[in-house]
Amino acid sequence: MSNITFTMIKPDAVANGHIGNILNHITTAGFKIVAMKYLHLSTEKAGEFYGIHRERPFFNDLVSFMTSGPIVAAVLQKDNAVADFRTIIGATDPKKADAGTIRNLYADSIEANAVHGSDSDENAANEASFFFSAFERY
Ligand code: IDP
Ligand code: MG
Repeated sequence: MSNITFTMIKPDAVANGHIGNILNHITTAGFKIVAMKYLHLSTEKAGEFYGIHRERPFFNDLVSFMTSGPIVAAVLQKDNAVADFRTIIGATDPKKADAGTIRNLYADSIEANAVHGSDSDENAANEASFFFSAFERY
């Protein structure tokens, strides 16, 4: 499974009209979309997805933000997908993200940072399964 990663285009980027630009950035970088959907997370689902951050001070704000509007969820395939995707999205805080990265180009703040990207192969597999059943994945 080392060739897949999971992403979300977060509510800020959807609301600001960046879905098309971000998907173009992703596919131009060599990622193939193998699953994709547009949906609005419930508080329960967002809390479950970010459960590893439950003890962090920003957890409640993060769940509020992630439920503030619709998102795009997708599974992406490429050699070295997890690490290469982290490179093209840039640092968590867009002010620290390298020039030309997705967060540098499209994010507003450390919380409203435009996109999610998995941080390990194990989490990529778990996050992909959280959003997509086997028959929803190409
Ligand atoms: P990552 O998305 O770059 O992997 P994580 O540390 O896993 O960053 O944090 C998950 C998400 O929580 C971030 O993408 C961001 O939306 C939010 N977040 C992280 N750190 C902060 C913070 O210090 N304040 C507010 N929100 C934060
Ligand atoms: Mg993370």
